[in-house]
Amino acid sequence: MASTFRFFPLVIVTLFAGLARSLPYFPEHEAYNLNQNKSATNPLEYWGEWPDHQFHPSPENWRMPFYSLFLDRFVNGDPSNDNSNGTAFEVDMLSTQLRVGGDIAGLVDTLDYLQGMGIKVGDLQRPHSNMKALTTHHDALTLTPPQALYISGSPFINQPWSADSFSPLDLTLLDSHFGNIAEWRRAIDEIHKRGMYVVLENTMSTMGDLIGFEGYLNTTTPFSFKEHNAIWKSPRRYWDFPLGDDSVECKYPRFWDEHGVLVGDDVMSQMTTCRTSDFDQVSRCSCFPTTTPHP
Ligand SMILES: [Ca+2]
Repeated sequence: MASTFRFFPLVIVTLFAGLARSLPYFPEHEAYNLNQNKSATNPLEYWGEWPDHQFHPSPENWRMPFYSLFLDRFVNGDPSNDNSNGTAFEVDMLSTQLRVGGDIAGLVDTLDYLQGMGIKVGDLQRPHSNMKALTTHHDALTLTPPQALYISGSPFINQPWSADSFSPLDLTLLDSHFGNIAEWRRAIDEIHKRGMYVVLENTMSTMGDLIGFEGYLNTTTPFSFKEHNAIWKSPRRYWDFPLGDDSVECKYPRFWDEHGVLVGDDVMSQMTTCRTSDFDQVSRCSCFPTTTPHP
């Protein structure tokens, strides 16, 4: 997992390198910023490394018991990061909508408990593939298959109140409510020490609420095949995802309705243009209606 943790930001910035307008490096966020290249001006120049770290190999087969958890709702190991943004809309452990305060330090504190629950030490010393070679009854009795943790929600910065962490604002900056780079590294080491693997969830298609449709900021936006003009709702921007309100001719793929029937010309004839944007601007997340558009 550690190798994945290291490289997935690079994958993202590479995908959107051609569209990127800037590359953030914030000295005040150095402990949280995965990009360590202070002078980079292009995402292709992003880099970061875990010095003197020996990466833990992934298993050949990920089919194993997983224990899934939301960090914010798990254990609060560091109360000092609960109100990182200093807002009134951030943490309230009696609320169902705001943050509770759980973090990566709390997960580390609880790893022994998880082992006690049955997320036990796996065969860390012997690669998973070697299980095929086990021939003795003793091996069969003492070998515990590897097991893993699945940390739900993005580890990246979210809006202050986004407890589920499904709305990242920047895909290189860790969320200060959960912990800094050093704390994440310690967690990865402690998890691996116990013979567990770890998978981090990346939510890249559900971003933060930074964009609205012109004329509909406070009301439901009607569906439009022509798409809407999009605007930034505040000075905050995505660094790597530009809006584009130019409309150009484009060819859509085929669509099927909920009955498995190919959508007809009554719908397809209306889909002739696209916006030059990284986002769908038709209004609804359901994307393309296969029947009459919603009123
Ligand atoms: Ca905390």
